[in-house]
Amino acid sequence: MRLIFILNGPNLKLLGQREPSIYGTTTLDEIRSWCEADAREFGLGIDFRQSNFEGEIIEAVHEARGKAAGIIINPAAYTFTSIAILDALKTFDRPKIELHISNVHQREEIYHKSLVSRTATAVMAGFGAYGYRLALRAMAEMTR
Ligand code: CA2
Repeated sequence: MRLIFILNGPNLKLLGQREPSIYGTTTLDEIRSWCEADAREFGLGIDFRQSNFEGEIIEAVHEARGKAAGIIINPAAYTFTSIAILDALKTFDRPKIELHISNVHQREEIYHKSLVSRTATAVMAGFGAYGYRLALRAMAEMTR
């Protein structure tokens, strides 16, 4: 069975609890449940994780090498700061989707220059929590 890693960066554990006007009211656990149900429908396996630690995200990307058919990653703030996560993702030569809940381009300038986009196969932003479902559906096609 094709396995998709869904990786979530710092603070995303707080989804649904803070700043609902930007990030909505859906929790990360709810998103995980949606993804599990959709993955069953698409015949995919998922490994869904959240970490506040850069090194842990890098380790997860390494683990995905040779194991995962694709990566969906919301690197959160590390999107704009982490050359280390960019370098790790560069070593993963299968489809990788960079995903953001909010439309980062509509926000302050600090959210405009993604490092991760340099290696992402595709970039999605602004679909809210539903973006995870869209990304997984796209990944089902991209890894077919
Ligand atoms: O829109 C997204 O998905 C972001 O990746 C979220 C990041 C932000 O740094 C990116 O620019 C865009 C921030 C995640 C913080 O998570 C929170 C969740 C709930 C409440 C407050 C923060």
